[in-house]
Amino acid sequence: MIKIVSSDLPNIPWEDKPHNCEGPIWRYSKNPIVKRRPIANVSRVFNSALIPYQGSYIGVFRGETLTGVPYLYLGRSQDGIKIIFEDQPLKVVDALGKEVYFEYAYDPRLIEIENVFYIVFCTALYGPTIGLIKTTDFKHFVMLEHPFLPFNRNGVLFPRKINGEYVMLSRPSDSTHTRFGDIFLSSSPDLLYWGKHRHVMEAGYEWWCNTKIGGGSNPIETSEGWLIFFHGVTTTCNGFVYALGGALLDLEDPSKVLYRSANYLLAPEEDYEVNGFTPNVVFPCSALTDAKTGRIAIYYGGADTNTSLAFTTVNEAVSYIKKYAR
Ligand code: BMA
Repeated sequence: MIKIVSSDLPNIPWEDKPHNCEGPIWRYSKNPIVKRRPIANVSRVFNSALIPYQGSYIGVFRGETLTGVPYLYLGRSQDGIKIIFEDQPLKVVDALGKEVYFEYAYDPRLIEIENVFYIVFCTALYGPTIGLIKTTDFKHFVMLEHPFLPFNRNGVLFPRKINGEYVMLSRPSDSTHTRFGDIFLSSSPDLLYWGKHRHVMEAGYEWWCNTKIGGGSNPIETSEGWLIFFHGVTTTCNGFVYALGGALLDLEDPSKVLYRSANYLLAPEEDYEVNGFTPNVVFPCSALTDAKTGRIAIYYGGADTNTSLAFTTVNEAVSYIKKYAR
């Protein structure tokens, strides 16, 4: 039996696998959970992250404002499905207490490490790169130093230090819609200085991810290794298609890939993934887990338009990744 190394969270969103589902991941029957215009002045909320907090859930959401510029919004939920949003973008201060101006902020991931919560997202430093915000109470948010120079996207922190250091996946890129990109891993003793950069996985492994790949939801610690869900992109004559892939990384050295599925685990098929602001996108940014049952609930953005949910179990996901690894 494959085990998730985390606490029990028996109330995460859940539906059993439908009998007619062939793949290792199945969608929530009432998707999308966040539809268009959920907040005043925001047209779409997608590519967002939730975590357990004080008996319920809290999340940081990518809200596309009516100017087209994305900012981060806070949301709370009792059940991980119905979300109550704050109506103003997140206010963040720097180390001196001065409010931080964001040219844009998008694709947040949210993680708790040693009782501190971190938002990892993409923002401008004379070009897109990773931003890092810390909070302990979801009332005061402090901007830390940018971990990396531009251009970089899809920063994903591991939920615990490994060999005494913080560890982050990222995807070095270019100034626009990158036409290339592999996943790298970097380490830091203090979340300030990042180094020991290692290559983890390349795009072009299979056709569905032959253009670029990028980290997705927070790595899930299992008895078999770090289970990661990431996005992979292929280029068609009508543009990019974003699907969800899976891999297992070594627990002590996550730059080592133990297994990587050649098949995608979820690709745009439903209307709310195929049609929208950007057609053909599934983009995972967080996952909730329950150690006791092995259940996993994955939050993903559909077509850059909505927030949706999908389910799997650690057994289903890991077995599938191993079966289709090459
Ligand atoms: C990427 C990011 C994501 C987006 C995706 C598809 O480059 O901007 O936020 O979901 O493109 O448009």
